[in-house]
Amino acid sequence: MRVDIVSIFPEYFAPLDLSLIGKARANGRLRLAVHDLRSWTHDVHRTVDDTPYGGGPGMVMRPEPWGEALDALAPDELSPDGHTLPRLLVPSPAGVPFTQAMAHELAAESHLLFACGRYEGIDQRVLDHAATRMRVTEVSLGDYVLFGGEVAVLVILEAVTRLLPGVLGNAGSLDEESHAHGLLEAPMYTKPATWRGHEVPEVLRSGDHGRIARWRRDEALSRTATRRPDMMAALPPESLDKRDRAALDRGGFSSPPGDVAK
Ligand code: JAH
Repeated sequence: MRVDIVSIFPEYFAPLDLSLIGKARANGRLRLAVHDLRSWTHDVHRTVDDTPYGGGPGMVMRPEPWGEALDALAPDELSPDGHTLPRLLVPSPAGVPFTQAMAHELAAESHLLFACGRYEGIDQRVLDHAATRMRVTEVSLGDYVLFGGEVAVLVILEAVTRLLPGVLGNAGSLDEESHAHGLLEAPMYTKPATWRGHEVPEVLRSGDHGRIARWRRDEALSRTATRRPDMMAALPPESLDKRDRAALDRGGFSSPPGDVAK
């Protein structure tokens, strides 16, 4: 996968040299380039922002440097290697929610282009114009405001690159994770069996794989009911069987409505 990032703070992306993302870059599974937006300015002050039309606080990123950056990184003409236009991603508190499903979708793209806004954001015409030539997605990580899109890009890239073939050594760890099944995961423990007076639950040391699976399922259900009522309500009713509903009931939780399967 090819990834381009445009930002006025290219230094933010130093961590992408490290750990498994650094390794994916070193072995060629990830071809990543970070670009300084100011390299597409032409004035002596390398200006990227101006005051908002209509008034209000803060500054808005001017369209001209962004236009030149996108022209350079997503050229109209097909390049000699025949690559297609990138998918443009713009982190914004006003974007569509980033999810594990979107991470899978992005991992299937051949070229991602990230535009990092700062201040109050990028002049909307940049995105409107880009959308006439390529797929554009404004994406949000959650309902809070950052100084800019840089940290959001680090998060998205980490979620996406670990799904690329050959990046995660242990293929099994991809499908049992939180959010793959619509439930949070049960807690995990390792040795020693007793630590500072806290014991690992007996069932996990029992060797009884049936009991262990049932215990983990019950923990996943009670955790999800307590911490994520939104995920609980979104579960397809048929994904909860009689035992699940009984486990929720024992914990004092109500099951989401729907017909009982099995
Ligand atoms: C803030 C440009 N959902 C997380 C998120 C993503 C981007 C931004 N804030 C929060 C942001 C200022 C300028 C982007």
